[in-house]
Parts: sequence; structure tokens; C-alpha cells
Amino acid sequence: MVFCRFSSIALLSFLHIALLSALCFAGDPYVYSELHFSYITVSPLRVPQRVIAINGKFPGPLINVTTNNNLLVNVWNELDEDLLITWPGVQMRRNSWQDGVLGTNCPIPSKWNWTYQFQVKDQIGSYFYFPSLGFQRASGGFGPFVINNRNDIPIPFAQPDGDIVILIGDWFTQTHTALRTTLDGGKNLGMPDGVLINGKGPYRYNTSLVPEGIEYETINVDPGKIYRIRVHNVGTSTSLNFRIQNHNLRLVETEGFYTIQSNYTQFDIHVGQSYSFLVSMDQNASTDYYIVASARFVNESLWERVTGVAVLHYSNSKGPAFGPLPDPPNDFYDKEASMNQARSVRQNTSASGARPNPQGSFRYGSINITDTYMLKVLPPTLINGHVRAAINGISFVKPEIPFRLADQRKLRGVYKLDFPSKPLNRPPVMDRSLINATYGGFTEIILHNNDTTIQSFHMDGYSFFVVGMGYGEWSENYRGTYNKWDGISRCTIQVFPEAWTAILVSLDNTGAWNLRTENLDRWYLGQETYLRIVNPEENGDTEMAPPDNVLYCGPLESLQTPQPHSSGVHSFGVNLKCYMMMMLALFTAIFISS
Ligand SMILES: *[C@@H]1O[C@H](CO)[C@@H](O)[C@H](O)[C@H]1NC(C)=O
Ligand SMILES: *[C@@H]1O[C@H](CO)[C@@H](O)[C@H](O)[C@H]1NC(C)=O
Ligand SMILES: *[C@@H]1O[C@H](CO)[C@@H](O)[C@H](O)[C@H]1NC(C)=O
Ligand SMILES: *[C@@H]1O[C@H](CO)[C@@H](O)[C@H](O)[C@H]1NC(C)=O
Ligand SMILES: *[C@@H]1O[C@H](CO)[C@@H](O)[C@H](O)[C@H]1NC(C)=O
Ligand SMILES: *[C@@H]1O[C@H](CO)[C@@H](O)[C@H](O)[C@H]1NC(C)=O
Ligand SMILES: *[C@@H]1O[C@H](CO)[C@@H](O)[C@H](O)[C@H]1NC(C)=O
Ligand SMILES: *[C@@H]1O[C@H](CO)[C@@H](O)[C@H](O)[C@H]1NC(C)=O
Ligand SMILES: *[C@@H]1O[C@H](CO)[C@@H](O)[C@H](O)[C@H]1NC(C)=O
Ligand SMILES: CC(=O)N[C@H]1CO[C@H](CO)[C@@H](O)[C@@H]1O
Repeated sequence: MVFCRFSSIALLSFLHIALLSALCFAGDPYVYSELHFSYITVSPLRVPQRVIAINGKFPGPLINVTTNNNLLVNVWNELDEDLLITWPGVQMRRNSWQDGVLGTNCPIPSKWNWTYQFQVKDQIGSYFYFPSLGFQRASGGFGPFVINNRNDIPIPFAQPDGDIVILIGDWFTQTHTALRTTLDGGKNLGMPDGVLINGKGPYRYNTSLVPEGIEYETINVDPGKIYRIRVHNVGTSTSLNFRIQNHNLRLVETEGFYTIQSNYTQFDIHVGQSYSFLVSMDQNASTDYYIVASARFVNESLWERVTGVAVLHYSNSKGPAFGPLPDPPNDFYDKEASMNQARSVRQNTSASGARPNPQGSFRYGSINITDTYMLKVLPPTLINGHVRAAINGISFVKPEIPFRLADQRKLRGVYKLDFPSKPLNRPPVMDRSLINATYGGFTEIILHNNDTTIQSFHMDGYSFFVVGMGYGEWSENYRGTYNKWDGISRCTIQVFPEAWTAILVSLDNTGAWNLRTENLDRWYLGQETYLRIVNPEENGDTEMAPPDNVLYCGPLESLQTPQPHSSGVHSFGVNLKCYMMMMLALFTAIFISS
């Protein structure tokens, strides 16, 4: 649990929540956190810059919960612009109201707070949260999010001796607002200024490449122990190669699913992706060791500065790390190596997930496909005089109101449901077009990247099975090559340039769910859409009603009551009724027993 600004009020509210959870929601426990988003000035690459901190920390705190916990996360927007926090990979069953993107939530205005309320139902794994609006992630605001197994459900490896989070990401010394201006002006972001590891710049492994006076990250370990290291690429747009000098990375989990355990000496982690490795501290500690995250699929002699370096320090280490960094993969001209590595990430079908039944018990390979979408991206292009990016020729226009809220209020003309199921032979357009997805369908999505850079695609509200990847044009013949047995389930997958990735997804979660490119530049320029998934026989059971604190905006702005900001004044808010009933029950119980 995250406790910052620990005051008596926080303590009081904790007790309050604990009581509530015990008496009003018997069963799954409640976890309460307060996240204050504000600007602070730090100099990770020696240049002082304004970043988005959470509770004064950059990166933000770990949210550490157990499957089926109910979360109440009170987000305080102390920035000077709108804010929404999104929790990619957290499936928000039937509850897209908490997903934290513009198509599901009205933004939290500056100086307001808003409490997310959701359950992490039947889920485990490693994720991270971040601000979803206006390129803010490029200034920070991100933090790790771990969902643990319940104690009585075995994990497919011995309990590690420790758990370590490593956030890696490319980094610009310009703020997100300056980067936005660059993109609005039709320009490329260009080469990042570096790579940060847990918010810190590189260790000075080479005195001519890394200037003096940079604070670097040190990971402290004990010899002979085995640690679970959770690595997340929280960056803007650069794929990174992750490696630890002289140490094996034993892959065990990605985005909530246990993998077949294999050893790697280096591993490609694309924007938005999360992986867990077991790392055995089996070296002799004659020195410290380098932890490296370097830019991938670029000319590394030109991109030398885009390298993050941290230090792995054994408690019995005899001295600092020195010498050259461990080699990056040497395959600039080999298009297959990285794709083969991606194909080697497969599901351990016999391991238990959040529940005791094996992860492979949903036999996706024998389910008939009901719909196919071919989604294609091209390099950014001019639309109405502006450089924009599109999927199937549609560059998404930002929502002004959450789609399901518009449905509920019977607003018309807010969006269209005509997203094309394949690329059309027509010039790209700006539009607010959603995928009219079939509830209960088993859908095949072919992601086709005809842009020049590698991209990660992410789908909110779901995990999908990754069944195939290949270079060139996709054709139906490739269906015969799909992995129909142990394709990994996950929520963020890379698509190589001039290549395709095929995914299968069972559309059982109602709501409006964002499908996007995690590369911030392309996303910002319009490479996203939503799947609208509605049960035609909705009887109140398959989709939750909007929460009682739902915000209104755009065409419904007049329904929003302004928020009083008397900081320090504590109110019981939405749980007042429940609280009163609880007190009543308590007094009745005392009365009866006396
Ligand atoms: C996270 O929670 C788990 C289970 O409650 C606990 O074992 C672990 O130590 C916690 N991790 C951190 C970093 O607090
Ligand atoms: C804002 O924070 C207060 C104090 O914790 C809380 O009572 C209130 O419910 C929050 N507002 C919203 C909209 O969640
Ligand atoms: C530091 O980097 C430069 C540029 O890549 C290289 O020429 C030099 O040999 C490196 N120095 C050391 C000590 O490795
Ligand atoms: C993977 O590496 C670990 C230690 O680093 C070792 O114990 C294990 O045998 C290796 N597994 C395979 C399949 O090579
Ligand atoms: C420790 O390990 C390093 C790297 O594997 C090796 O070069 C060195 O000789 C070893 N030192 C001792 C004292 O075993
Ligand atoms: C990378 O850039 C350097 C310097 O411009 C150039 O000499 C080299 O040929 C390039 N390497 C590749 C693989 O293109
Ligand atoms: C798969 O998970 C099981 C636990 O159910 C474990 O014993 C086994 O080693 C794992 N297999 C691989 C290949 O990782
Ligand atoms: C899948 O489709 C085939 C042929 O169209 C049909 O014979 C089979 O019964 C279907 N399977 C399921 C599980 O619906
Ligand atoms: C959306 O799909 C459903 C069937 O799944 C269909 O009945 C409905 O007419 C479609 N809506 C639009 C606007 O195309
Ligand atoms: C596989 C693929 O993406 N191919 C096409 C990408 O676009 C160029 C031209 O823009 C075509 O020549 C490729 O065949």
C-alpha cells in the first residue's frame, strides 16, 4: 500500500476504509492510496527540468496489491493542466469507467481530485500506471503496479529472495509541452537525450561519453540470492535492449502471464511492455556489474548517448564496475533475430494464473474466429494541412465526452461506429470512428506496420493471444502457421516495420476500450481507436453503471458540480451511506449483546 503525506487524516481514512471493507464489503479487502501529481525540478541528465512527480517522488511509488483487492486510488491533480491516470493491463472487468483515457473518463481538471474505484479481479502480474493525456508520460507521472498471487496459489518457481522494479525509458530534456509543440509543428521528435533507469541518468562508464555529476541508480543485492526483477519500458518511443553484465535473465512472466522459463543474455523491451526475470546473483563480486538499457534498431554509434546504465552492487563487492558495457545484439542487418526472440516468449500452459486452474485451460486454438480486423499503419502524413498518424486511414479525433456516458445519456453524433475492418483505398481522414465489436465474439486482429519504426500496440480491458508474427504482407495462408497452443497472453505487443503481428482476443468484457500505439508520438498524432463492446441483452449484469463520482465534461459539462477545494477538509464522500449503515449495525449489535 502507498502511504504518503501520512497524516492523522490519512490514518483516520485508512481505519475508515478498513472498517468499511470489513463490514460493508465482506470478502475482498480494500486498499486505499493517495496519489498527488505535481511538478518538481530534477536534473537526471544534468539539465534541470520540470518533471511530473507523484507524492514528491519521480518515478512514482509502487502500488502493490493482491488479486481481487478492491482499490480506491484518490488522484490529486496539482498540475496546471488536465490529468487522467491509466492502468494498462488492469482489466477493469465490466468497468471501463475507471480506465483513465479520454474515451472512458472526463479529465480531472487542474486542482481537483478524483477517486478511482476498481477491483483487480482474477489477475496477477507486473504493470505500470501513467498519465494518459497530452504527452505527459514524457515528463514522468509513471510508477509500477504489481498484482500478487494469493498465498495459497503456487507460482511456477521458488519464492524469490527479493523483488526489484526497474523502469527504463528514453528521455528528453525538454518537457512534454515542448515535445507537443514539436509534433504540432509537423516535426519529428528526433533522437532522445538519453535513457533513464528508475528516473536516473547513466553511470559514468566512459568519461568521454558521460559527463561528471550524474546521479545513477544502484541496485543492491546479496550474493547467492535470486531476485525477481520486473522491467518496464515507460519511455516515449524507443525500443530498448536490456541486459545485466555477466548475468542470465530467466524470463518468467510478462504482463500477467507466466512464460516458459528460458535464459537470455539480453532482451528487447518495447515501449509500454513489462517483463519479469529471475536473476541469480551467482557471480564472484570481484566488481560491481553494469545494468544496461540501450536503444534498439538504430545505428548505435550515432545513438550512443541513448543508453541507460545502472549498477548492480553485491553486498560483498570488491570495487566498481569498469570497462566497456556488455555488447548489444550485433544484428543491425539481421531482421529475424529480434522477431525470433519475440516468438520464443510463450505461455506456460500448466502454470496457475490468478486461480488454481492452469493458464492453458482456455483452449483458444480450438475456438472459431468470428471476425477479422486488419489494422494497418503508414508513416505520418498530411491531413487537412497537419501531420497526422492514422490506423486504416483514420486519424482519431480526441473524444470530448466518454463514449459510454454519451450512450447512457442518449447523446447522438458523438462518434461513429464505422471503423473499417481493413485498410481502405482512400485518402486518410480525421474522424472519431469506433470499432463496432461483437460481444462474445472471438476476434482475430492483424496489426500491420508499414511505418518505418517499430511500434507497440496495446489494448485496454483485455489480454490477447499472440499467435503469429512475420515480415511482408499478411495473407490467409499464415493462419496455418499460427501458434494455437501456447501463444502468450498479454496486452502490449510489438509490430516490426514492414511486418505484421496476429492476435486473437475473446471479447467478453463490455465497455469502450482503447486500442492504441504506445509510442507516444504516433498515439498523439492519432494512432488509436476504441472497441465498443456492448451486450445486446444488457440487463444490468454485464456492464457496471457509472460510478457515483462520475465526472461530466464536453456536451454534458453543465451536469458537473464544481469541486470545492478546501484542502485538509476530509469528507466521507461516496461511502457515507454505507458508513452510516455500518455504524447503525454496530450500535445494534452492541445494544443486542448488552
Ligand atoms: C508487495 O506485497 C507482497 C504481498 O503482500 C509482499 O510480499 C511484498 O514484500 C511487497 N513488496 C514490496 C516491495 O513492498
Ligand atoms: C477528493 O478527496 C476527498 C478527500 O479524500 C474525498 O472525500 C473525495 O471523495 C475525493 N473526490 C472525488 C471526486 O473522488
Ligand atoms: C569511450 O567512448 C569512446 C567513444 O565511443 C571510445 O572511443 C573510447 O574508447 C571509450 N573509452 C573507453 C575507456 O572505453
Ligand atoms: C538458466 O540460468 C540459471 C542461472 O543463471 C541456471 O541455473 C539454469 O540452469 C539455466 N537454465 C537453462 C535452461 O539454461
Ligand atoms: C571473477 O569473475 C570474473 C568474470 O567472470 C573473472 O574474470 C575473474 O577472474 C573472477 N575472479 C575470481 C577471483 O574468481
Ligand atoms: C552508423 O553511423 C556511422 C557514423 O555515421 C557510420 O559510419 C556507419 O556506417 C553506420 N552504421 C550502419 C550500420 O549503418
Ligand atoms: C511451468 O509451470 C510449472 C508449474 O506449474 C513448472 O513446474 C514448470 O517448470 C514450468 N515450465 C517451464 C518450461 O517453465
Ligand atoms: C467451428 O467451425 C467448424 C466449421 O465451420 C464447425 O464444424 C465447428 O463445429 C465449429 N466449432 C465450434 C466450437 O463452434
Ligand atoms: C453494430 O453491430 C451490431 C451487431 O453486432 C449491429 O446489430 C449494429 O447494427 C451495428 N451498429 C452499427 C452502427 O453498425
Ligand atoms: C510489408 C509492407 O509493409 N510493405 C509495403 C510498405 O509500403 C511500401 C511503400 O510505401 C511498399 O512498397 C511495401 O511493399
